[in-house]
Amino acid sequence: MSEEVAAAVAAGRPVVALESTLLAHGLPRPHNRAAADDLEAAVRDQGAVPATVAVLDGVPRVGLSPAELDRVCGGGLVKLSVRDLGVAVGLGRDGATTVAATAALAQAVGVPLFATGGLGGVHRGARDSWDVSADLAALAVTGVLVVCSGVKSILDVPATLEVLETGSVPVLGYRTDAFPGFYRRDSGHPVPWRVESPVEAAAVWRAHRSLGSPAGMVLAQPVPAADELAAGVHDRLLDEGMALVARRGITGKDVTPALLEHFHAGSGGASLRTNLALVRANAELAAQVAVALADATPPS
Ligand code: PSU
Ligand code: MN
Repeated sequence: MSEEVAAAVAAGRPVVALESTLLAHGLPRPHNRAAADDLEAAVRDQGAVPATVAVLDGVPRVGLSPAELDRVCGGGLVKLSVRDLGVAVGLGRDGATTVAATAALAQAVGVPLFATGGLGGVHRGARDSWDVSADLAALAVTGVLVVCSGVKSILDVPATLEVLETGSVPVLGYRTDAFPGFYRRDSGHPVPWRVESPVEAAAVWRAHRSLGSPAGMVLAQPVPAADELAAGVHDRLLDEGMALVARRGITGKDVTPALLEHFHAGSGGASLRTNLALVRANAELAAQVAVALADATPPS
């Protein structure tokens, strides 16, 4: 942990972990570096300490300095899911952490809250490809509350919701009955539960953990209405992106970054604005929940 994060964790002050794959592989340069600062500022504005997570020089790090954020955003980092963490550490490498890997490292240092853009999930065609993100299995066994904007419609959304149910991972809509579809506010599928405030989300999280569940929890917040990607643009980019991935034979962990790149390149900047707005809103909400949790937990 950085000194600041270690001090906050030790004192029981609110901390929000932030994911680095979204910076290294989900947002184009140089916007990713500005986003890194913007997300940390959003967390601070709400009274919590930001802790961006990555592996640098073979050391898992929770809380990065500006120079370390430069490295994460400068290109060339590999994408690390949970299974890759030990490999990267053992070989002394650098890497950006996915939702699964960020959650694992956050939990390891006692930070139960984390904000990102979209979760990984069940890919379309998974019946043949078996491509199901390790994010889902990780959330079933990692006690971290993830604030996100659902999953992208590049995935099989109902199958993703089913796998979260199988993993006993609660899914809460934040002021919505619809599971968000990342660029769009409504994926067309309902959420099982909704909460109206950070205090309610914090109460549910405490209860979930106190009942002995090892699982994490998903708090799904739709992108602000003003920043939603227009339906026509979204559907066109989705069709084109899926065709492009199939044509180029892109598979496995390269699928999501390739599709994101197509959205950013093909929307004239609109998808980037949407993406930045939703991660910022999620960082803010995660910080508000972290503050509510810390307020309700007497210092030991
Ligand atoms: N979905 C997005 N943006 C992202 C990702 C997913 O809308 O940046 C990233 C996250 O880091 C997520 C990872 O944890 O992709 C999932 O990758 P895979 O499907 O290869 O597990
Ligand atoms: Mn995959």
